[in-house]
Amino acid sequence: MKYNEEDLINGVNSGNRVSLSRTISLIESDKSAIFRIINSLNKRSQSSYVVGITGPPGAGKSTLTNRLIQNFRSKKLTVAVLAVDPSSPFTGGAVLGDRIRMQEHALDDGVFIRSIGSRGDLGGLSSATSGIIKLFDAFGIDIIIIETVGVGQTELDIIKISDCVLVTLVPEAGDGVQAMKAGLMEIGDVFVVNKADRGGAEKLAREIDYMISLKHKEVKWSTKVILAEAENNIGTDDIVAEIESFRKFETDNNILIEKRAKRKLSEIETLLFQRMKYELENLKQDKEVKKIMSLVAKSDIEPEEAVNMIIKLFKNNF
Ligand SMILES: Nc1nc2c(ncn2[C@@H]2O[C@H](COP(=O)(O)OP(=O)(O)O)[C@@H](O)[C@H]2O)c(=O)[nH]1
Ligand SMILES: [Mg+2]
Repeated sequence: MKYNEEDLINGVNSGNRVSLSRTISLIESDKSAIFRIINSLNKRSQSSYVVGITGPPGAGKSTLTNRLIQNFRSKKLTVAVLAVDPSSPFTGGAVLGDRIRMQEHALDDGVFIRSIGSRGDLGGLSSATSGIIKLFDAFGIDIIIIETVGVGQTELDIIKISDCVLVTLVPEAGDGVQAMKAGLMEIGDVFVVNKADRGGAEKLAREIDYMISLKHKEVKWSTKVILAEAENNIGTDDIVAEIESFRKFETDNNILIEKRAKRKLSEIETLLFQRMKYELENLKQDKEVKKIMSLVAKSDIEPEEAVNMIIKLFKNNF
């Protein structure tokens, strides 16, 4: 089903949830859509705050996200959750489970929950994610929570889009050294040792604390490790308080502004690459390009020459 893009944007700008949902689908399926709509989105001087939650599968990220939603809602803040699942577009088991865990918020207009796939995307985190964050911002969401379901690069990429990174670990997922190997120690602003009702949580918290103390510190933020039982809603208030104090620290020290500016600059490269790929894909349908390709097929010219010719066309057409 095709929707009029102008109508969709008007809907997003005026707070229509259905329009928001459809616009997310649009930029997920058509990577070039964001370039067309970006200028028409409400400017909100980035008043949304993005919290990234990462950690191994089963650590309790979704359970914790659910608790965070409850907490922020009790403060009358609006919340959007984006679950990024690298393995499956919509129906993966993990995401399905996530949605069930967050089901209680389904009727709350101040909560918007959405999952997206990232299969095939460079770096694991969907290239649509930063565009969707802009949509949430235009929609007027106060807190955006990004939960990564995957392991590996997706976990680490979360730092590129988050204002605060929450690393969730559990004793049974192995020791802190494993977290360090995965690069998680480097990216966490707040560490949570979840499932503290099980054995080994305090030992893991001490290990993480020790590793934090070894870290080279550029900023004067003292990273804390918080013991929690997301399932039993224990430690959740402390986690929210820590997120809030990190936000204050970033804001008071101008770090948030700098971080977002840096992020925007590095976004140019990603977007440029993405856009070129899209434009080149379109150019393949061009009559001239087809002619060049057939010359290569007949061995009249080499691929290198063809590339030079296509780039020339590209420059003229773009
Ligand atoms: N024992 C215990 N189990 C928990 C706790 N928090 C979450 N779980 C359970 O751990 C499992 C995985 O949780 P989930 O939130 O889906 O983890 P995710 O994969 O990181 O999103 C679920 O069965 C939860 O009920 C906790 O504090 N203690
Ligand atoms: Mg989950």
